[in-house]
Amino acid sequence: MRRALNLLATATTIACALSGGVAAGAAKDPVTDAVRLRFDDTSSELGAAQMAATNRGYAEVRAEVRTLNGGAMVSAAARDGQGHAVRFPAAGEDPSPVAVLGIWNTTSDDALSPGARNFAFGADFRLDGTLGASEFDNGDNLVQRGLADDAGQYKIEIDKRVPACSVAGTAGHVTVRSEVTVNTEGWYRVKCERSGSTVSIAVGEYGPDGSVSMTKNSVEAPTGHVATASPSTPMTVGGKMTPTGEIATWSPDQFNGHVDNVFLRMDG
Ligand SMILES: [Ca+2]
Ligand SMILES: [Ca+2]
Repeated sequence: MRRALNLLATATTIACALSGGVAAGAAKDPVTDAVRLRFDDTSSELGAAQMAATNRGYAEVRAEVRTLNGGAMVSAAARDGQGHAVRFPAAGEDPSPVAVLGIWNTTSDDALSPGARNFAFGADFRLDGTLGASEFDNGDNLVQRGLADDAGQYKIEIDKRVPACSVAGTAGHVTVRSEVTVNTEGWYRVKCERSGSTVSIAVGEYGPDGSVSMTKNSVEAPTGHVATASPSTPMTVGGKMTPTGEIATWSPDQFNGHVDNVFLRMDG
């Protein structure tokens, strides 16, 4: 029994070390991520509308933009050394312009559902000075898959400048809010992670030298198997879509600002 416990302890230590190694290398090696969008492939000028994005991760997916009310996802300046970013529509008069980037599986594999695995997702972002305050656009959803009534969901929203992460699965629905209130000047990194029965959100503002110090908040609660009811449900960036890939017109929760380095990473 004692020997078994020792083996277990050793295995846990190794697993932690490996996990840390993967996390540390992930930023340099996009192949470790199922989804990684850098928005650097475009040759178009800043301000040009982008209708699609290239996945630099390993998942077989396509990423295409849907719009409403004249909205567009446009090429935009990124942080120094980060190529291009994209910018989603600024909050306008009701009804506001909307653009949402959808990411769909292109094979029968659901590469966007973590299931029971530990996983992390996030992005770099910079908020506009004016955020949506109308009834039509009162949210700011950054990265998401699955609506609230789906069998499974993961989501980062920046509503009212406070980042929050939600993970919902067969064992429960957890939301954890960051203690950080973001400003509308700087570039931030946000990462949400489900590890065992812990859901955490880490948020940090990039310094002038590109360094970022993350503040992490966690909630202990089980979430279980995380998967949307349909494998054809898109993962989205910049707002909400229905399982059939239409913009959620009743409440698109348009993210108003810049986005870069979107990622989804799953263990195992
Ligand atoms: Ca970029
Ligand atoms: Ca908004």
